[in-house]
Amino acid sequence: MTDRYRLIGTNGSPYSMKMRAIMRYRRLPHDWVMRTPAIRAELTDVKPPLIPVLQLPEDGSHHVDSTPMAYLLEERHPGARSIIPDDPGHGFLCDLIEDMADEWGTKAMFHYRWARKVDQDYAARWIVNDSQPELEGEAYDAAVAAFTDRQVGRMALVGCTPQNAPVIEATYHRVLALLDGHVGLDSYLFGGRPSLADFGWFGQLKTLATDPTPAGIMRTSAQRTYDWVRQMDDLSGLEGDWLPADAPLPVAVTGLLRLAGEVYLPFLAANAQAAAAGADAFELELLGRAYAQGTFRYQVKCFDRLRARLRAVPDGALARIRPALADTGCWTYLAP
Ligand SMILES: N[C@@H](CCC(=O)N[C@@H](CS)C(=O)NCC(=O)O)C(=O)O
Repeated sequence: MTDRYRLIGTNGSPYSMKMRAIMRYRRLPHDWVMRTPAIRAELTDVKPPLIPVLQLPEDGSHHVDSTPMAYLLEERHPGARSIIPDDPGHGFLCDLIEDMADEWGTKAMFHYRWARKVDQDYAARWIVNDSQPELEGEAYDAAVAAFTDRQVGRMALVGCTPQNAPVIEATYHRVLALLDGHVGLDSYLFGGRPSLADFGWFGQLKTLATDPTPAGIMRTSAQRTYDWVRQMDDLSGLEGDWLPADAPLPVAVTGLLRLAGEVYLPFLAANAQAAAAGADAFELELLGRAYAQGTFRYQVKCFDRLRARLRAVPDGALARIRPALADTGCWTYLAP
């Protein structure tokens, strides 16, 4: 028995970076373990087979899916250094913005990583170097080629197609511009301390800040964000306060809500509608362009979960956030 968590993941995995940064900020004793073949062998029973995997100190049990894992850590370590804003209204906005990072922001991560040869070559080597350190020569080249083929082959499945590329790239630029006007070592979405929403975007942006094309865009067009990403990786020394419940919302937050109202929630709603109708794929207009992709069950759960969370927000807190949700186009999709 140990008193340390184990967090198993890879540097190229945005959700692994998100969870590691959460554990560092929360000062939870943990070992960061890279998923090599020997470690993979330990994980054959973990379902679904995703990373990161969190292993609990007391019983060695394995857990996956970063949002439930972050909430599990909240239950296990309530109080100080929580990443859920105290105000339940802000808590809901935080959940919404985090969910958009996990489910939409990741399209930017996957698109930029696998759409262009320069990024494919860099990312495939990066990931094989981290996950299969024993490979050399022809075996190494074959693993790089096989991984590239596998990931490029999955692009259409997650909506990273040439047709959708302009919408995905436009949303990346928009998020960078919004964050860049706001973030810093003492400035996060919901005050002077980081929330789950900051960590959600951090995970995606940390990997985007490494792959050549999106890193170049971030360095040149959003340097504060680029520097903030480096800061967020380890905030174990940071002390800060939440935004008061009645303070005006930062423009970065309302801007991200507008992105949710214009892109993410219409996307979730269309996906849920397609799933309910038993359709394998769906199409809708986003930012004035046709956007099409396959239906995803998991994202139906995300949509249901967000709506259930909004229903649980107490009246007073709901009254404070409702105008922002209405003005940004979110309310119509989420209304109880
Ligand atoms: N919703 C999950 C997503 C996790 C996920 O998609 N992980 C990817 C890597 S970033 C994965 O494990 N893919 C399969 C693999 O790498 O073997 C979370 O938040 O943790």
